[in-house]
Order: sequence, then C-alpha cells, then structure tokens
Amino acid sequence: MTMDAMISTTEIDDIAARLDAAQTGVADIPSLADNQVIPIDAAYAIQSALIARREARGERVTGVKLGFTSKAKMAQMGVSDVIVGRLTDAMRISDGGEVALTRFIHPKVEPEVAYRLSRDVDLDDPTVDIESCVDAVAPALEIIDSRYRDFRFTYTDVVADNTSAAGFVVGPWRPLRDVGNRAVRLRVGGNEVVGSTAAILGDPVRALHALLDMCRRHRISLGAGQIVLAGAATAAVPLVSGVAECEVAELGTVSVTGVRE
Ligand code: OOG
Ligand code: MG
Repeated sequence: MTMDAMISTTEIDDIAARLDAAQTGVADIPSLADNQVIPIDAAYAIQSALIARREARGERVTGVKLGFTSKAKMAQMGVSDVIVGRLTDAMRISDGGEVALTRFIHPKVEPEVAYRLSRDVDLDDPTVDIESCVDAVAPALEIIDSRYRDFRFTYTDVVADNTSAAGFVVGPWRPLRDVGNRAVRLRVGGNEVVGSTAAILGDPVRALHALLDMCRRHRISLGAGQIVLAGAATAAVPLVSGVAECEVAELGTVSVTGVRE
C-alpha cells in the first residue's frame, strides 16, 4: 500500500459521518474518488462505521444485500465485481405499502429475489453449507439511492456508501425452491423492463455462495432470520410516483407505491 492510499480511523469515521448526513439530509455529496484513493478494506470499514451510526439511532440490521451480481448492473454502473451491503429495519417497506419519494435523493428500483436465513452461518466453518441455512425465497424490490452526485461512483465509493441501499420490499415467502431461469418483469409507471433470474450469476442460488465468500472476507455476520437480497435481475429503473411492481414467474409478485408528499 502506498502512503497516499493509507487512511486513518478518524478519516474513516469522517467519511461515514458525511455519507450518513447525505442520507439523513437527502443531499448528495461528490464521489470520494475525486479527492482520495480508498482501499477496499477501508471502504468496508466506512460501511461498518455508517451502520454503527444507524444502530446508535436505534436501527437494527435485518439483512444483507449483494450488488452487481448481474451483467446488466455491472454495465449500467461501470464496475466488474460483486459488492455486499447491509439492510436495516428502517429500510423495509411492507409489500403493497407506500413510500415517500422525499426520503430519497434520486431513487431507482430493482427487481430482485430474496432469501431468508433460518440458521446462523458460522463463517469460520470451512464446510458450512449455506443453502442448508436458507428456508424460504420471495420476489423482492430494492430501492437504491446513491448518496453520490449523479449516481457517479467508483467500486470502493459504492461499498463505503453501503452499496446505495435505501429501501426494500419483500413479497410472500415460499418454502425454498429452485428459482433459476424464471422470467422477471418490473413495471414502474409507464416503464416496463423484462429479464430473467438467470441474469443473477447464472442462478440466484449462486448469490448465496458469493455472499458467504464476501462475508468471510469482510467479516460480516449472517444470522438466523436475516433477509438476503441476491441482486438485481435487470438494470435499475428510476422510481417515480405510482406503483412499482416486480413479478417473478412461478414465485409471485411484490409492489410498492411511490408517493409525493
Ligand atoms: C449499487 C447497488 C447495486 C444490485 O442489485 O446490483 C445493486 C448501485 O447500482 O447503485 O443493488
Ligand atoms: Mg440491488
């Protein structure tokens, strides 16, 4: 590591504070990379500091999410490796519920698949079978809202910003089943995007294995009851007022209504 890539714990906390203020104040900030090289481990440390701030306000981590598990998303954002972020109870919106668009800077919505962990995952057990730690699967929507101006960021920037996580909606849970190669349809206002769950690393179940690998590398715990978002099956679409609905063939439908207050 070169000297100029080093980053102190004070800087880590300062950046987390800036990202936190951008989210709570609904005001974007410039890309960190404009001023500074952030090593990947520091980016995950910033993400953890950001989550610690949310927890100090009473939020609870209720899940994790993967990003850039599809080529469409990698191409849309110009990155080439998966990322992991945290979901909190404050980000959850009930299926069919409303969400105020004023909560966000420039929200987009993604069609996803969610898994539910039924057991704690021992990251230090090299033989752990992640699929056996999951008991249910559901269609889901993720609302992403980069805290960076114009959604412009580098790989490490977006990790620091908790992978743009801003909201999520989970549809009806079904007992765990194969959800590979299912048609996916996302409708937002007059916009319709179609795709397939095959876009998610070939099969969303592979996202669970990618998640285990990322969580081991970055020491992110996985516990019983947590929700896992496997990543978008298509490029993200701007969230506007009205209904946003995701349908995954033979799995179900999930929706949220964006409202202007
Ligand atoms: C980062 C989040 C990507 C996904 O499903 O690929 C993501 C972003 O695009 O802002 O959540
Ligand atoms: Mg996503």
